Amino acid sequence: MSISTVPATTPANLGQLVRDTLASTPVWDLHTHLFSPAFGTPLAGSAGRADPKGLMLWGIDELLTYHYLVAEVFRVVPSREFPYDDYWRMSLSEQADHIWKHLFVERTPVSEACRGVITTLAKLGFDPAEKDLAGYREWFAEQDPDKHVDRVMEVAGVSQITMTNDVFDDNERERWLADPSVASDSRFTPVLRFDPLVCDWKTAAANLHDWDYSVDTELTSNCLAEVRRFLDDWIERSQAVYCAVSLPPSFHYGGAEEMSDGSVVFREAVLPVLAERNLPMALMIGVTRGVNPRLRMAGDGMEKADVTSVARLCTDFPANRFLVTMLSRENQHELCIAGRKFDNLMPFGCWWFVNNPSLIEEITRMRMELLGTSFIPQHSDARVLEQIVYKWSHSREIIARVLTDKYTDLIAAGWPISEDDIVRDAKLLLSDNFSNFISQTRAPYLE
Ligand code: FIX
Ligand code: ZN
Repeated sequence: MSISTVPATTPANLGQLVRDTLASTPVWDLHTHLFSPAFGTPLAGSAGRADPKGLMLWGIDELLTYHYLVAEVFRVVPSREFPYDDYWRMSLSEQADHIWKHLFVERTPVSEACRGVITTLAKLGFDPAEKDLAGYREWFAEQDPDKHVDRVMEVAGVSQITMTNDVFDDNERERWLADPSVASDSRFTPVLRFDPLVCDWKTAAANLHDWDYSVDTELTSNCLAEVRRFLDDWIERSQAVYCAVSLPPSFHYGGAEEMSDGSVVFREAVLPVLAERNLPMALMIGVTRGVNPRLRMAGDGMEKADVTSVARLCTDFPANRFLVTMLSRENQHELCIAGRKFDNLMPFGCWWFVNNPSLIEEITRMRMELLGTSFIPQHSDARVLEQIVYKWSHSREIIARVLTDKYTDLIAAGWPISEDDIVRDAKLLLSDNFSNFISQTRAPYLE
């Protein structure tokens, strides 16, 4: 063993190398609200098949009417001047005009959601300084949706888009029932979502009953067996790679004695089916739906939630794996510590209200300091196809900055960092941690 007397130095190009490596490493985007063209699209483009209730959203008008921007435009043109109903009565392109005028033309678009539109347009090859809404509309109308998906994924550096397939959404469910091959597009990975089962059992029970499962609101063993059959049917139909729910801040799991309907369904139906099928469960915790219902989807809020429930779930259900993201900044540290205690817990993403550069940086830095590279730093939550361009461009920059700082500290301490190390770490963070987590084999002692 030799003792080095040469001080380790930071290679001058380290930051650039890390940025370039992150930029060229394909992302598996593990949570979006995007759909493949087979789910229909309201904007026909050159394919000429508009489906007004289609689920694939893309194009400049959808980008401008993203619910993050709807919330922001009402701060600038308040509802006492321009009532909510007047906004909702407008056509999509009129709403987009309104947002464009007030947030982009008459103000500086510095918010993260506004900057996102600019980044997206620039990376798609436009000069955003031209501020030419009509020109953007024309260009999108000329695109073929299917080819456009390829192009956008390439520009965004995303190799796999994970959908959110909400079985309680009539529009979506009917598309699955009408054509089971609706999800055969290999670019899009299905995920089964069923919030009402856990958050609103009465509604879920009435639905399951209508769909020919012999379910009553009373949670008898027969009823729970039928919920399991329902889940089995839909996991089979969708070929979901994991299942997911969004939960309110009040979500509480207190153990086997917890008797709320949602807890019983979760404990006795959802988790056993997923354990049996060896599929992870994603919990997205902290959303308060409809804080201002007049803003519709833009009107959801958030509060701090209870991380001890996550820890108890991980303890009580060792045969289940949990992907967890939380909406409150205040929950992030506790979630990281839970991640250190439970290997069946994978913290993921900077969700929604923490998906801003300052908070992404803080959270990513903290996660890396506490979990090394064993977490999933980001998901896009994109609702409009082209949003993956900005969401990943902005996040990759931040992840690269954090990684560079950590490498610099290691180099200063005498640990060399090679290009292969950077490539391996980038892959872990942008795709492998997720693909490894969903494909983990069951531990033999749990059989
Ligand atoms: O529950 C969810 O999956 C949330 O991400 C959405 O409901 C939310 O509207 C959203 O788009 C956040 O980014
Ligand atoms: Zn989401």
